[in-house]
Amino acid sequence: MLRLSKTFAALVIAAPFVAAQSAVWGQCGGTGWTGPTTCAAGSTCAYSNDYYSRELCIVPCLRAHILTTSTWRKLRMHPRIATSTSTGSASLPSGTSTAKLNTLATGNGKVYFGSATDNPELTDTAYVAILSDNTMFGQITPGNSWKWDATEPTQGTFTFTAGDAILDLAQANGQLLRGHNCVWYNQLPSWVSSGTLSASELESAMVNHCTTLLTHYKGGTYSFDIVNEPFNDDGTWRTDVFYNELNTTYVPTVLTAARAADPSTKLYINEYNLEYASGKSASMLSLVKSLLADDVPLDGIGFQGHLIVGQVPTSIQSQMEAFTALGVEVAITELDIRMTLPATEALYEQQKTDYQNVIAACQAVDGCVGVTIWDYTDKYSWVPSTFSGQGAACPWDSNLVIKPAFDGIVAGMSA
Ligand code: 9MR
Repeated sequence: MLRLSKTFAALVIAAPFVAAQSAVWGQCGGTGWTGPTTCAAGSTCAYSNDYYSRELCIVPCLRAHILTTSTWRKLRMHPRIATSTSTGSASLPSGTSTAKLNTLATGNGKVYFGSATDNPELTDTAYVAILSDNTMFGQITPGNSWKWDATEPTQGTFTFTAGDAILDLAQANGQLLRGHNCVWYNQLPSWVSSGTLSASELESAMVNHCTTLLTHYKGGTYSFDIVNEPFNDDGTWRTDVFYNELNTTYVPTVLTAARAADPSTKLYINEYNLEYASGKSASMLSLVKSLLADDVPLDGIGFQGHLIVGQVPTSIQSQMEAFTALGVEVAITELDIRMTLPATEALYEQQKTDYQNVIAACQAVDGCVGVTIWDYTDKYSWVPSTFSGQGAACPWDSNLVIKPAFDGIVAGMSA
């Protein structure tokens, strides 16, 4: 992760005079940065690349010089250019509510309002201060450090140092934890994803992985995503290493192992695009029915909620009710609502409405226990590095200032 993108490297190479002005290209912000955040006269602090959250001092005339290059046009579309400079995002409106989201959520009968977080961000003291306010966030989710590639990179060798930092933070803050995750096709170590294990070896490796993970965090989580993203959007099973070798049996097998390892946590299957009726949501409903009919332990379904401004389905409430009617709880587990950059006032307003509607949907469903945003700030959102030209998906901007979306959440909780 800590590497300069090819884009940025090419930019530096393509502008030879830049190297002679390294002071101007000095770092002025980003993940873990504790140095100066203002730039020398004549330069401005701006986003540098997708992979390493770092901001650099850039000379405006240099910006003008390279504005015509496609590289710069691409960089310019990034939210840190659009919304984060040393002078802030003055042209876009901020949120105005002084409400505390977890206080509101719990006052309205929900279990929590929460945020994902990730270990590299925990050196950012301003970020951590907001995250640690348990009246704002009553729950956190580890964005990456509990995943299989992070916790068992080599078979049988478990590393929980980074994962434990998230547990420690939640406990110090008096926050609930959602465990994330046990079995997922992505972020697997190569010894699992390569397909070199036989079916019986894979099954015992999976059971051992989940048993060890849940035993390590036993009693420490409210809920745990045991299976993540098992279906394709058309409702067919995702043909990952688990399905290919074990067929659908991997789901009941791992849920059963998880219950045995930690009977106190709620076991979830977590998925995206359940917010509207589709092949995927129909298959998930069928899976839940058959697991429950077979007495397989399953407590909840996570609606990830990676949504798009202006395209938020109106069916979220009814979709949730279809699952709660079967006897499981639901939660919105990874909410963010992205837009095509650059952000505008109109997009911010639409995003406010969209956040309000999603929160109101959970509010309207008794069995929806809470909402987790997939990090609270655009500074650390996964969106721009995955969806080129999109971002600004979180309720706080990249300067950690609340956006109108924050007011939308408050309005949704009050509906
Ligand atoms: O936020 C996570 C990001 O930092 C990782 O690079 C990415 C890798 O796939 O995973 C992100 O989190 C995902 C989550 O674990 C499962 N649902 C989709 C999330 C966004 O990709």
